[in-house]
Amino acid sequence: MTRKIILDCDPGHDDAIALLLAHGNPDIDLVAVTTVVGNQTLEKVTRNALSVARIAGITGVPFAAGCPRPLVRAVETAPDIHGETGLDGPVLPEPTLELDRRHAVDLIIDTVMSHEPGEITLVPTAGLTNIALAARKEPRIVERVREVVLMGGGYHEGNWSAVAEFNIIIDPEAAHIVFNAGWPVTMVGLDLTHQALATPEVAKRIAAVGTKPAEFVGELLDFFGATYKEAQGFEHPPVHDPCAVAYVIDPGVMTVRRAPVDVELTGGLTLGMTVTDFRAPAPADCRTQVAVELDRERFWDLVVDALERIGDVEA
Ligand SMILES: [Ca+2]
Repeated sequence: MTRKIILDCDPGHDDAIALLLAHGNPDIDLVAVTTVVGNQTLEKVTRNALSVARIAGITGVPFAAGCPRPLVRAVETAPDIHGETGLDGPVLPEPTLELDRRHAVDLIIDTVMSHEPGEITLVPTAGLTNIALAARKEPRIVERVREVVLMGGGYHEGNWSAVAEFNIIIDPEAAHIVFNAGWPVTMVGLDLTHQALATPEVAKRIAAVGTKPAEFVGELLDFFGATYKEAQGFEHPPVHDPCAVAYVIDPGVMTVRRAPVDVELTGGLTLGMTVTDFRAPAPADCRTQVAVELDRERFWDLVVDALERIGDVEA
């Protein structure tokens, strides 16, 4: 059974790899791609998404641009990690796909409402502005969505502050809406994604695929590795976003733990913290769970397999 997903993203080096994984894996049916301000401005990340679509050979999937700023806060981007374009490193081709004319929020709503309940999984790998607005504009999507599997947050560490992760802290009000909406949410946070390190061994496996899209991933990882070392002191870069896609493909790729999660909106030091309550047992009505431990081998196998299946793409 293939799983239909909407990828809501802000490419972004790791978003680009998430897009390749979703496209190349035979168990995923990518039904829409939506973009939101995050790693760079909406205009830049949207163009990047379309360029990646060309590199990956994605056709027949609607791409729509969403919110150009968070619900309440000022725009905050991440040029020290992703560069001035949001996808620095490789040379990006001119996009060939045309954007869907709808706003991302409307594309999300239309897609969920036109499928059977339980069919569509939302996979946000960026700030949660689009997803929160979609839930507010059409509340019926909340019970129709199968689950939300998001990359963001973390239960014991942050990266944009001591305790908050970038995707959550750039729009904490949106994250608050998404975590409290009532749909099942799996938080694939930093505790998990910091285990998905692109080591030289991983880079070697990707290079061995020997195709243009694999070469593109290699170039992404080179740039991402350099900025992660410089800005955050990582020896090898953590490749966050594909982890959320991998969980949809194969939940066995990571262990998860049920626990209530809420988002701090007022803390002076803790704004955007995804506060996770591990006191046992989790309440019966708890619909959130957090990713704990990654099966690294299985994860990178999925990424490499997707690249092999994509093969070489006619530009
Ligand atoms: Ca992202």
